[in-house]
Amino acid sequence: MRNKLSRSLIVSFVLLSAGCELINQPDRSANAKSVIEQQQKPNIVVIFADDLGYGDIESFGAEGIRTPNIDKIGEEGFVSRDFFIPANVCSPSRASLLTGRYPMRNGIPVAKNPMSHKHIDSHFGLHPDEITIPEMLKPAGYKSLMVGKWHLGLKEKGSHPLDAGFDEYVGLEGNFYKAPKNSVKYPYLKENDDLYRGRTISEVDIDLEKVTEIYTNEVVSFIEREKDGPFFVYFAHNIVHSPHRPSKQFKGTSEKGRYGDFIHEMDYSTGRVLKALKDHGLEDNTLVIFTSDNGANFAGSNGELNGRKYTTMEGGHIVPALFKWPGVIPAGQDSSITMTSMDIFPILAEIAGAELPSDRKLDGVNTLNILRGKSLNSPHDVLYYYNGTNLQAIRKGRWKLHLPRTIADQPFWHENSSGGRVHTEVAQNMLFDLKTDRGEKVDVANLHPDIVASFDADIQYAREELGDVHQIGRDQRVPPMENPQKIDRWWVKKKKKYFDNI
Ligand SMILES: [Ca+2]
Repeated sequence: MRNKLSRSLIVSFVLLSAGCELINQPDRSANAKSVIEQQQKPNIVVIFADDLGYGDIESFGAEGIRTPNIDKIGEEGFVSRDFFIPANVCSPSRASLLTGRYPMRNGIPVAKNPMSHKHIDSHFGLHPDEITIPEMLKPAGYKSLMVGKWHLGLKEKGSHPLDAGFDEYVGLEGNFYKAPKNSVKYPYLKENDDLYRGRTISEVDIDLEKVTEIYTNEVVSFIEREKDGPFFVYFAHNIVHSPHRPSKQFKGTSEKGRYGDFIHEMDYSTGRVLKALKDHGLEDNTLVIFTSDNGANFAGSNGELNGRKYTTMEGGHIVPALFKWPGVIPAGQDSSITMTSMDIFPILAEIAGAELPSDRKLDGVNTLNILRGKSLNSPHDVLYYYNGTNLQAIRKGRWKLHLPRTIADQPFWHENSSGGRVHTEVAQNMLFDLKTDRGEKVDVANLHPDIVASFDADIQYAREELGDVHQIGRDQRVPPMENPQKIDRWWVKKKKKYFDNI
């Protein structure tokens, strides 16, 4: 509060000074007033890690990996220990962050797989009718930068970041993949290692080792250029998705091999971004958010949670989340109140003074009061866990119900969920008490048939509203393919080892 008060005192002082000038120079005064109004809107920086698990940073219990800069965001603000991502793979998670809606609603329920570009089915992207964060922020005066992994369709008409409201874009189309040189067999892979600037390729066949520094330089330079604000930065790392290729200066710096070294590089990058905000005097007026797109795969840690990326267990959907905004978000908060990545859209609308879309449903809720320490109640009574288009689990309060499903219901990545196929085939309802069993180890469905039955209405609602693998929902944006779950069977059979590129 002190910071906020001193800011408003400064603003009052500047207004008074402007008032003195008003006598002789009314035009300049009007400009000054408009600049002050602009400065009052906070800047926003969202740092989005890739496949970073619940146990992959120090403040969430990581060992052998040091993340002082990332953890500092939480120390100076708010640590969310129950932060739900409505997807367990890359593309749907990104679409939900940017639209505030479940993947089934926004039309990206499955991951775009760079390996499947020869299949027309995989040529889909974020629908132009979806309203994104930068599109929502633009009328409120924000300039927006997207840096890093897009993965929502770069070549598909209307899906490019510049079509989705960003003013500037530098990054990779999706996951990094080094195509075999002179590949005739896989010509569709060739551009997955090309760096784009805007709509054009600025560097062909870039090495993954180089991109984090390029991304970070871009963000730092944007902050400097746009320091008069307000601005929105969406910084989507390729770290710590495979392949794990840290740059030279970070190799060998962790006790967790290349995986930890890669996280060290992201931590260093985060430190540079925070320093840039500080150097330009923007620290107090910038909301910084750090989180991940889905849980860790085998190389990482999901801490006490079971399951991982590709699964609808908590390890696939609950990730670290850290927020800071000095003077608005009190420091040192450590919270287990449920929030979701879809909340970021309405939170940003509120703090930017922007209009929320009125012609569609948002699944995110404005939980700013939780961040401000003014509310202890999560508005998220019910959470839906989809694997691709398959409704697999529902969480209500302390209870989580896993629904029956067959192998045939699964998305094309299901075989990668684990060697033991964690929960990919479920014969009957399974109930877990997350309050006592966050690791989903003890099925108590038989002990609580009443609680299992209490989910019936929620299951029916989800299927009718958002759809399921064999059912189209009334507010589902249906992706343009015959069967989104199976778009990539061809690849699954031929190239299992490349699953990690989803
Ligand atoms: Ca991911």
